[in-house]
Amino acid sequence: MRKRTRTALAVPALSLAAALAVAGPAAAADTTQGELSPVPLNGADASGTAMVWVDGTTLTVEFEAEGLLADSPHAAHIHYAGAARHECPAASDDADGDGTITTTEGGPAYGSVQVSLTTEGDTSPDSALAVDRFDAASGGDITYQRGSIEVTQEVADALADGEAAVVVHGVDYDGDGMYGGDKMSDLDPSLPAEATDPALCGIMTVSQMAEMPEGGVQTGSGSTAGVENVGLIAGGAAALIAGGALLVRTRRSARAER
Ligand SMILES: [Cu+2]
Repeated sequence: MRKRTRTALAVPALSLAAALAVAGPAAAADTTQGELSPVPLNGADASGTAMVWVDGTTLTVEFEAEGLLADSPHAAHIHYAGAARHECPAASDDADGDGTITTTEGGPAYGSVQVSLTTEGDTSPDSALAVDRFDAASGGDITYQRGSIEVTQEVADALADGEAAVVVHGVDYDGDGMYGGDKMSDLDPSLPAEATDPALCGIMTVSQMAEMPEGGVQTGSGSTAGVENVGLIAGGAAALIAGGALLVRTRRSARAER
């Protein structure tokens, strides 16, 4: 499995996700899913869904969000702490009572940054505020996919145990269509609070999708959240075939070199 995984990582992230998803219960990967909901008090008229595949300590992450402040970078992370409540923030987490939930105030609920869901480069907590490497939500929407994200065993276990959260930051309290205002960020005093306060949050839990049979999807919840992801996976299946061809070619050339 190890050598094959290494080769498969060369194919696009989505096809890796599809490989893990369609492989079904026999696969080592856990499929986790969460609905992204507005953080109380912070006023984002947004929504989304996230899926994280956990294969050992390697993650593949997909999330979609809509209704965010358009054309502004939205930091996004996987949050977790052993001592956290493993929940998304409640209005009662507004510790200073000023009517908004800062990233820090949400900490007791979702913990600290464990993975930075950047579009390129480093994904460690060091990149938590790497604003030039987060999706800027063109038109207010984000479609994010990235594979080969390495995490600690603790974080991998937290995801599989339903204790980690996907959090998307960036709000627009005054509705002026941009990050600004007098209140500065609790994380970086050079940034407005609007740029870093949490907009959306979802706790990831192991999904029935993990046992989805190839070629058929059981839906009964009436939710469309999963359907969108099924579309992504179906698209990924085509890429998987291309990825498989790549894998075969790689093996043949490896043989030919002997
Ligand atoms: Cu965060």
